[in-house]
Amino acid sequence: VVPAAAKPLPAYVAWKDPTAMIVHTSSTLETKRSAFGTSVITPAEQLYIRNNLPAPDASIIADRDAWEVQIEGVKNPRNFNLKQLKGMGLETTAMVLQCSGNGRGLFPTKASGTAWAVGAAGCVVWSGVPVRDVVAALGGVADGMVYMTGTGGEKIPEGLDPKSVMVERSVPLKAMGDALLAWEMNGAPIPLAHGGPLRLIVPGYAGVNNVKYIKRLAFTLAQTEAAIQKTGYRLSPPGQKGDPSHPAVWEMAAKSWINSPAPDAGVVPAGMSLIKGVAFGGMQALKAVEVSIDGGASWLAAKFVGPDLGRYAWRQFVLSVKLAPGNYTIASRAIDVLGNLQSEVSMENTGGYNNTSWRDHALKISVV
Ligand code: MSS
Repeated sequence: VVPAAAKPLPAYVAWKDPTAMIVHTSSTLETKRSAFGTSVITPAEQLYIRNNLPAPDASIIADRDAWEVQIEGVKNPRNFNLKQLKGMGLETTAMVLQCSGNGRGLFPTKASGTAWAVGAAGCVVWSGVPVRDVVAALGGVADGMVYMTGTGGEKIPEGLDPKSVMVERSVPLKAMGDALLAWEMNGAPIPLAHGGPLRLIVPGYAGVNNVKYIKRLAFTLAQTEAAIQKTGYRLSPPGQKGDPSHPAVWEMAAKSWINSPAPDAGVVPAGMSLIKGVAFGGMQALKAVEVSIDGGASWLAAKFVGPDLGRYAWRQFVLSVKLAPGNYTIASRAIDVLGNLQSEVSMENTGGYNNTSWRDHALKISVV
């Protein structure tokens, strides 16, 4: 089989590392498994990209401090520009940013949409003002509000109903506790492609809830009517279209996967071998990770290596095993501090969201 020629990087992300990326389309770029290397933090050059609408023009980052966000649904609603926000508080959170569809390509029945394997995720360090500080400065959330709703700053293509395409997401109010309005990613101003000048960061919540180029943050009585919330990103039974009665894609669950040895690394030499990967708890902190070399019949405790960057980050793990020649199915499973085990099987759903199944993520290797 002759491999298809690798697609070039789209112009707006030409600064990415071409050796680390799989270009699915101009709005979906995945990190190669082999690029999840030694660093616990995913460098910007290697971080995946997902855009539902074309990214805004680069002119919005010409004067970053001038970017304005409207705060609504608080006692004293008002606008702030980025310069003002920078004086209101500062917090740093390391967090797994993971697309809701990460692992979609591994579901047994292939859901439509980008067939991500494991690389629509990264561990990213965000800095910005805690949303709770902004809210406190405005007298608190207005009475009775139930959701925190963020609106992206993209231009709506002409002739389209804004509700049908706009990126506007609602999350439960409690998500405000750890949320940030962030202007830095991995210690540098957030690149346009990742939501600069200002991005809503909702730790523990799936990628789509982390609204880029945020222009409005509102506390609301109801979830937004935007299609991306109302019918999109819903856990709908296979064959059914998304519907507000189906659960929204919000909190992430415990998950892990093996990065090395990868099946595409060729055959693995017999003898002592290191099985390496990443694990995270999603909404909860991670407690432990286990590895199986017999397809899940038995499990061994893996060892964490590298730093612990906190509740919402991932951790690198390693297990050294002696492998005799033969074929193996290797798998990993994460366990969070509440004792929740990474699921063996994930609920199939129309959108192919939230695949945390360790079985679907198991790898077949040949040892010679
Ligand atoms: N935001 C906005 N504004 N827009 C868009 O499109 N997307 C989502 C988020 N946010 C968007 C937003 C998604 S969907 C995701 S994943 C993310 O983002 C990504 O990120 P990055 O930075 O990586 O690209 Mo799925 O769940």
